Amino acid sequence: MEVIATAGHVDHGKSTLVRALTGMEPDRWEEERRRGLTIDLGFAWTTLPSGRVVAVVDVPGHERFVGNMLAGVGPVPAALVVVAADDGWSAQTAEHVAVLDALGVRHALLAVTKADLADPAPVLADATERLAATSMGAVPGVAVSAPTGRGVPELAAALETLLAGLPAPDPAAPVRLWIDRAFPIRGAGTVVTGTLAAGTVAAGDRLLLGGREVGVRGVQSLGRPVDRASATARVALNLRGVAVEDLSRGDALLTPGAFRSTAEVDVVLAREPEDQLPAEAVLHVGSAAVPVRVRPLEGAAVRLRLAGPLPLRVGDRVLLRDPGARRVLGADVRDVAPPELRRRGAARQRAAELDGQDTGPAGAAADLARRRVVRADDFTAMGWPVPDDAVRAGPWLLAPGLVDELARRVPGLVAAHRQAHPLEPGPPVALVRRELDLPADDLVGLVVRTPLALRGGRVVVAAAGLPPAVQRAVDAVRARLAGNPFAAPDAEELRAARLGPRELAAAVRDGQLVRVAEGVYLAPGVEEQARARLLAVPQPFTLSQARSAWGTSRRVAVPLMEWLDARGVTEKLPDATRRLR
Ligand SMILES: Nc1nc2c(ncn2[C@@H]2O[C@H](COP(=O)(O)OP(=O)(O)OP(=O)(O)O)[C@@H](O)[C@H]2O)c(=O)[nH]1
Ligand SMILES: [Mg+2]
Repeated sequence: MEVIATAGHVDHGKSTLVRALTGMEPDRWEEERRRGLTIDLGFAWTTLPSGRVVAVVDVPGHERFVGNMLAGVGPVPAALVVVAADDGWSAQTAEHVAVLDALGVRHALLAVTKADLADPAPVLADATERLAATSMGAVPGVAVSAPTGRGVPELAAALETLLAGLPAPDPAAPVRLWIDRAFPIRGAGTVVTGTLAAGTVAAGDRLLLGGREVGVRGVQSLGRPVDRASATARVALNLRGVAVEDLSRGDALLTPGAFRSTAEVDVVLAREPEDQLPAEAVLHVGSAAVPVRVRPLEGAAVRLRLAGPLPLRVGDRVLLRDPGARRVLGADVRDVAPPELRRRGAARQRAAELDGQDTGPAGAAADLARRRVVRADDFTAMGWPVPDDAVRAGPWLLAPGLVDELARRVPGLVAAHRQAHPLEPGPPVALVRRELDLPADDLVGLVVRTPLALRGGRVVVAAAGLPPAVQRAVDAVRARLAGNPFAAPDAEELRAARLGPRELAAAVRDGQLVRVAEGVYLAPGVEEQARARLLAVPQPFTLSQARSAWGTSRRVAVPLMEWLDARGVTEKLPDATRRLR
């Protein structure tokens, strides 16, 4: 199926032409039929002679209903521009065509209606020329007359050609269905309709609506139930989990995780503005319309602050409308999570970045380089492709080159920290993370390289030394333990050697001493030596026998025995004797 939207001045015969083409009545409201005036969007469809199905979104031409017109054409890729032969190019013809141009619509057809009332040739020529200057370019034109049926088959044929040339949307793309109608159906609950511009919806899908999950109970397309519908398509979804009062035109149903909601975006205008930009405007995208504050950066680059968040992506074409001046501007979204602009000259620099950046892989690389680190799912939800050379680490994406750059800074951080805190083995991981401005402790491991290592939640020099005075005192203790491995220095001796709790802890962390118990320090390897001596003792043995085997005091033997029990070297029996395991 393809979808096309009408455009044109009030009373120029849009709805009549849709009726002639499809045999369906696009004006849904009694009031519209009574007044002969389209107020809201109408929907009709037909099967063309080739078998191709086309759905038409019929828009109102009256200037008061431009908002409805915008909601209708927003997600639609092609336009049927209608101009009456007896009236010619008029105010809303110009306004609607400006809208299509601002939206960047590239596929269109011109129908000059009421050919029974006036010679269509001059209007055909004039409208074709005016359209040629827009995004639609060379547009084929057909003269038609509803009462006589003249030109309708030719229009259908031209429509075939136009639709055959439309680019095929990706059926696997995430869904962002802009709702254009929401209504209750007795027994079925809530139904919404919209133009599906990309992706596929199926019964049983779960979609997000303003942050909450809703279930798709059923899908209809062109009035019939279907299992699934793929873009481009007009769809009606029967929703579970949402009341009709909670829905309105402009809401979007989204594939979970594929979009992020944003209230601030940086855009580049499709054309550099001739006049000063308005300070306030209305942003239109899909079927949504949201007031925005406009902050010109420089040239065509503009920052927009939205009155409410929208699920926008990089690469979206949005329309800015200045209702006072009847002016519309097209703009391309280039950043949906833009940086704060605080420094002098920041706006100018930002404009230069935005101007020089496309929305494809090169733009993605530039954006990632500025963000340095970002969650991968967040980055893709912004609308960026993941650059090939980005570094993936768990859920994170790092700019290429960042890991090397940060790794070069770590030794300096560790050295500075060790100088300030000589008895600590190195800075805590969280501190390094902060210094390097990384979002998660887990990422620190990526930038720690030998001879540095992560140990006990700190970044340490793998072979760390102690301050010289402490090292000398520890050396003296170790020299004594080398001669008598169980002669742990007592409190008096430790105090004399200026080995306080912090110094001793540092020596333990550095692997130079082993802490057996509070105040009892021995040399590494003591476990093996204690075990070797116990091998010579008959099993099981008493604490007193062990103490003699080790040649030490009870002060050392009692905690050493318990330490060996705890480490599974010895086993305590019910009668309080031990044996080696
Ligand atoms: N003679 C003649 N009258 C036409 C033709 N097409 C439309 N009309 C008449 O023009 C009037 C307006 O037609 P609509 O189809 O309602 O016009 P519209 O463009 O849909 O108007 P809005 O939706 O209000 O913008 C109606 O009275 C139609 O009968 C035509 O080809 N020839
Ligand atoms: Mg109409």
